[in-house]
Amino acid sequence: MSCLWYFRLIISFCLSGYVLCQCRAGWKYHAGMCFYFSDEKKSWYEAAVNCRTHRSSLVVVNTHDINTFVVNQINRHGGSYWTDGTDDFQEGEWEWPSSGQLFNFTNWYHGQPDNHHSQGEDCLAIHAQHSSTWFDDQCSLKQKYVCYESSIQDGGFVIG
Ligand SMILES: [Ca+2]
Ligand SMILES: [Ca+2]
Repeated sequence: MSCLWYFRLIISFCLSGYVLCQCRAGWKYHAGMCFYFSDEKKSWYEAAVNCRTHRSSLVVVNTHDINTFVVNQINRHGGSYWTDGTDDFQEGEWEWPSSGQLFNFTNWYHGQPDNHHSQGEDCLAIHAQHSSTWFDDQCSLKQKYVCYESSIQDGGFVIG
């Protein structure tokens, strides 16, 4: 059979909403978005750059639904993951720089954020070992990270 036939088959498969066609390989689809859970560890700044390199951003966890999805994945993988959240610009004023929003949904661990470290803790990570709740950590710590973007079907690669 011709290449054109295969091409038509793949296109019709994707148009029917098959999940594998909605995100790039290695990314997970959820509610019109694609999420990448890294294995490698980077500082918050390096992680943010790496997401942008892949035409995405660090994940903005601004709804209960996104938090539940991300938490389930992190519980499965284990470890600590950077998100987009930071109070680096104004201590105590947490925001999602990729979307320009202040926090209106939070899931802090008891006693967090505490800006505990002598050099401050200005970046938001989710820790599997504490029921995947939120911690402010030192931004230079090397941890895993989550990128996200709009799915191909929903317009594709526009976040960040
Ligand atoms: Ca802080
Ligand atoms: Ca802390």
